[in-house]
Amino acid sequence: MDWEKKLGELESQVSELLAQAQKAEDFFRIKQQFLGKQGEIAGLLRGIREISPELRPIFGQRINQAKQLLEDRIAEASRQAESRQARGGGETQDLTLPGVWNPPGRIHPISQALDEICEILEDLGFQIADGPEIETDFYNFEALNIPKGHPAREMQDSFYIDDEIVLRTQTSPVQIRVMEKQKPPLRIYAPGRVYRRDMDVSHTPMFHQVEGLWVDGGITFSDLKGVLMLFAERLFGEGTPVRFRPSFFPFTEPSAEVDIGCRICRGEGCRVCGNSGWLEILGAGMVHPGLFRRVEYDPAEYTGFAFGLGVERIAMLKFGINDIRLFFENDLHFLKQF
Ligand code: 2NL
Repeated sequence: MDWEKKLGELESQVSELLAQAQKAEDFFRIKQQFLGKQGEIAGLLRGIREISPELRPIFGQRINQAKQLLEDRIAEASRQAESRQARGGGETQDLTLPGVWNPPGRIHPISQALDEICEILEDLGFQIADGPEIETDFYNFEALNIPKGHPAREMQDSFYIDDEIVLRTQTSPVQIRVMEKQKPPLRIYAPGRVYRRDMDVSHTPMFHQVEGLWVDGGITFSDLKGVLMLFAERLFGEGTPVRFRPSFFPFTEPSAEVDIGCRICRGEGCRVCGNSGWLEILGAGMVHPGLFRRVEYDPAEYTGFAFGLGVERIAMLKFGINDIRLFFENDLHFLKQF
């Protein structure tokens, strides 16, 4: 056998295997295959008996040289692989590449407006209340002085599940439920989604409402005015003009709508305020005694005021948006501006 040729082959075989080896066990296997007791080198050494005695020392020396060379090569390759690993996962990773960019999200403008409204009400001492979005006819209409056949029911154009079950059209039912369970004094607010069959530049079938309710002995319309003026000024800036206009709701008497001076034209009259110089921000009133009787509060002992506002409407006024539907299209070009 031409053992010089065989040694040359072993060396190139080892080189090829080392080029592919990655893990510690790869190097261990290569070492076994070539340098182990049953390995290639050991096999060659066993063939020394067939070599003539004069040539045996040269043969032995040459094999040992080759053995040393392979040992060194395997050890060196193994060391390099280990340090590659330590630097971060082998040469398949280029650690100089820029990282994957996850753009940070931001708070939706409706949530920003809602958060701000809630914070002001918290500061005014109102406590949050929560309730179902799918309501009974009783809590959504009957308990609010809106009997069957009342024009307000037609006006509302609601989503009915069946004759008795409806998607709430305002969050007042939450407050009715609290009043049923809790005696005055009561100072609560109910934020949440509400549903009406409506869709145009200022209406969407789902929108957000916040209602507030303060009930105690001796609450008057002055309290309503004081609280809502503070609220409007906190929300739209100190010195914002505020006015109260008589209005009607079945659940309050008397009722009012609250306007702020138009921020666009500063009261001069423009397209946004319909030339009136004023923008409506909420509806309010003294709780109708009929509601108190239904939740077993004595109207002679307690009075209270309530108010309701649309969060989308507030956000449109704050941010100068003229189409409510933009809030729900999830167009990042729009949303990134807030
Ligand atoms: C609006 C403004 C309003 C209320 C909501 C209310 C709630 C209870 C009792 C009495 Cl529990 N009132 N909420 C009062 C006045 C106005 O919302 O524009 N609604 C159609």
